[in-house]
Amino acid sequence: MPLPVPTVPEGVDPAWLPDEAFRPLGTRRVLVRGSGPLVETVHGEVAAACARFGGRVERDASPEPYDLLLELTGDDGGEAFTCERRAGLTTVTATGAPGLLYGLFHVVRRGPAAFAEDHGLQHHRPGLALRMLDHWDNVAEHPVMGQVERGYAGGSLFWDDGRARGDLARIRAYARLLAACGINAVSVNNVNVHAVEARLLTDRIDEVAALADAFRPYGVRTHLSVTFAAPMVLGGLPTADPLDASVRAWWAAAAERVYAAVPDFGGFVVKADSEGQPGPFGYGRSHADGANALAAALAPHGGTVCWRAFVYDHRQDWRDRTTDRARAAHDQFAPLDGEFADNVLLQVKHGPMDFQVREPVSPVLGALPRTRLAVEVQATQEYTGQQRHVCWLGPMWSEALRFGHEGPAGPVVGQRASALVAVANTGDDPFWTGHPLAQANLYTVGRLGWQPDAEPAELLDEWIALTFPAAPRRLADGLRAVLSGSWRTYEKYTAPLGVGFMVQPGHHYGPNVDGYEYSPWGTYHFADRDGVGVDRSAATGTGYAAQYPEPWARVYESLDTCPDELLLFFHHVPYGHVLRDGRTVIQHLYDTRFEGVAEAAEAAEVWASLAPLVDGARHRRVAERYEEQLRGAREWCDQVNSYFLRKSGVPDERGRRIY
Ligand code: GCW
Repeated sequence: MPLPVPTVPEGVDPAWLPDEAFRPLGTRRVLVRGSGPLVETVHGEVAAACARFGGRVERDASPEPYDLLLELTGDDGGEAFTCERRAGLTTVTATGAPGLLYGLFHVVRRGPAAFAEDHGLQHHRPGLALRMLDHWDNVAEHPVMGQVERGYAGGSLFWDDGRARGDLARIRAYARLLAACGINAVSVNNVNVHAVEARLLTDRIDEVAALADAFRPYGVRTHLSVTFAAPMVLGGLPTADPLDASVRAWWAAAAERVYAAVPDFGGFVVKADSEGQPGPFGYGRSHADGANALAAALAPHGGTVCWRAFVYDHRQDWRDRTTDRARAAHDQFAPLDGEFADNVLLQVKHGPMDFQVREPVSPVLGALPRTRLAVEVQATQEYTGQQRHVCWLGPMWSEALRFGHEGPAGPVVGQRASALVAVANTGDDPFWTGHPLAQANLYTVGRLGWQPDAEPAELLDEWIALTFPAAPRRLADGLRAVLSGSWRTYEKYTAPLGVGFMVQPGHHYGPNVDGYEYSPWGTYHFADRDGVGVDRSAATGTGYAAQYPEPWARVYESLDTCPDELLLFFHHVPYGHVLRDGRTVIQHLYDTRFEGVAEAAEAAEVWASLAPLVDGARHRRVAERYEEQLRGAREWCDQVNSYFLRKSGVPDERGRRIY
């Protein structure tokens, strides 16, 4: 029986799957072949599209010519598919049911082009096997962090008032959106595992099972964040030592029960010895010991441990110039290469600090050739405007995935890694992501997981074409204009030249240049009257630059070769230091802040001009947020400029108003 297509509940935005996106498919004669639950999903999709647009779908029998054949020819569970078009017939074939589903969405994405010119056999397979959204959702409202930690799109999609939501309609629709952009896994609770959330692993596993049931029809597997101390806090054991036999037995039994409730459970996400979460260090054990203990429990069931590498001293003394937070993960994890079990993924943030608007690519991603890696990015815009500012992060993520630690000849991050994990930017907001244009981030992250070397600009075009089907040229151009450069615009009015932070402590929204300067978090810019930046060179600084292999160690070490956009990440320089474009650091800083504000204002105007072409609710929501973005951009510009004028005493060459 074809599975009915989950429709978005009344009042919720269809995002990149409006009915209209299915028109090219829905007017055709389609044959679906194969059996199994995901084939029923595919059949349901095609049937709904055809019912709406006048096409026809047949199952298995094929007495007459068709426009589209969707055929499952095996049961290997794979995600790959092939596509060809010959003599008026488009054929999608897969040997695994997930592949057929991805093949269907490939056809949807291509729109009319899927039925236009003939082409030979194309092979499509995901670049990264695991493409996961990490929801930092708390089951209950957290007194400090709210329900969704670093969430800017309302409450949780999964949890309401301390329980799993009874009505799963929206989650089914969510699963469908995720599949359509290539996501195949979700982790449904915060990596900071509080007392209530810890119990999802044991006596509350039924609630997780209900979510997994809603995700399954679209090939999305469910994962859980667990606390390393679970054997103690849930099992009452006196220890959580990963080498203790009773602890290992507890994890094995816990995994057994999880799989009894959720047979295709994906695995655990673990934040250990990180920002106060418990971990193996408490027992004098390594992170490999810790990860492997949990991996051993999951291995018999085919589960994976995503073990986060976000390990650093969050209680450092700002006076201590020898400790460098950027170094921490490499110092801890590089020596462990080869020690992790096969079903462990070391989950590494793309930069060494914390999702700043500009960071170098983490050296950890190039340092463990015998370890399976997951690259972690943040779709939720904690440090990039909190979904009140437009900041499309496709180009930034793409740069990280295309970075080769050994230079142009070596493998790039997207080839080395096995997974892309994105901290989710969604919530129960009617537009899913608070800012309607932030949907583009979610879409792009899924597509980059499938194809890490994709051109981000092409993915943006895909998102525009799906979300605004049959958009007049002016609308598509306008959307491109406001989104494509938005990351660089945001960079221009916030912290300069890779130095990072300068945000309000705690919630991290808005400027506060010295907000983290005397804090224990390891996030400093060291501005004084003469200069600014962090000396991370090997010669005179913290030695972070030497964590890279050549050529990067050399490139970053020297002021002559360090890329300008990362200058203050790697070096402390005088305000008069001259950049490649001939401007001094201080003049660049002033100019760029003003430019950023001007670009944001221009984007707001472009958006205003699109009013006749965009539905009212969406247009208003974005326009309101532009007001806040403009206010915020000006505040950033004025605070940063005033701060540096006062520190340096160097006036703006162009005599603009600085306070
Ligand atoms: O970016 C920081 C956030 C924390 C978060 C932490 C992490 C979930 O400010 O809110 O905790 O990173 O990645 O674990």
